[in-house]
Amino acid sequence: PLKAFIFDLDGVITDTAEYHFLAWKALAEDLGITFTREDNEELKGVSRMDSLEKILELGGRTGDFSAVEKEALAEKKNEHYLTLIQDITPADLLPAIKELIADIKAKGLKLGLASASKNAFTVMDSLGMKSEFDIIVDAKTVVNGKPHPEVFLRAAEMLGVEPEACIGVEDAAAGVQAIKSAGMFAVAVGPKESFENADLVYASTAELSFDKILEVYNG
Ligand code: B16
Ligand code: MG
Repeated sequence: PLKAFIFDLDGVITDTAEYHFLAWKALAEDLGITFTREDNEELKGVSRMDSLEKILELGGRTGDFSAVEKEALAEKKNEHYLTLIQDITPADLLPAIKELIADIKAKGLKLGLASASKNAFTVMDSLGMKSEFDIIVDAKTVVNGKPHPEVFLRAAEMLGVEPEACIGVEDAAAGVQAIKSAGMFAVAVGPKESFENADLVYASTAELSFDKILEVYNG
């Protein structure tokens, strides 16, 4: 039987993807690299350093910087990102998320967060969600980024539940891959064609329904 829900943060609980985009775009422009919203789609669920590598690749500039210089570029992007997320409030929760979380808690199920972001605690705090969740696993405490299942497996372990008893919710293809590799039931949010291996796909968070998810999970 179902014991827990494990959520992704960026793109599921709140739309920080837009802020990541603006901060990466500014950095890319500084480097003379064109970076579009479409390019940004490829970075969802991808770690900070891997995102930087992808952007440098776009501009054919991978070989132009040392490891130390790349760290500095990533740090610069993050400082900008932190200024952009300063004004996040509970009003920035994506549609229907608050209700879904209330339903999960009312049913006595556990609640975890599995994020590829090193800023997950800060964002969850600003959203007023930090104390609502039983556990939060962020990128600071895992070795392997998504699509590796580590972050979801760690979350299940910390919740004290088997992966099969967990439902993961993600907006990134890499994230859904991570959920499936962890042996969990995967709910995806986004365009259907992006998530061939998800168990259930919703076009947006507004359509998420606790009853429907449970029905499909229970088969
Ligand atoms: P940071 P998630 C991910 O968070 C984002 O989707 C991804 O775009 C971002 O690059 C990554 O976090 C790292 O974020 O620079 O804050 O450590 O979707 O897994 O919650
Ligand atoms: Mg995400």
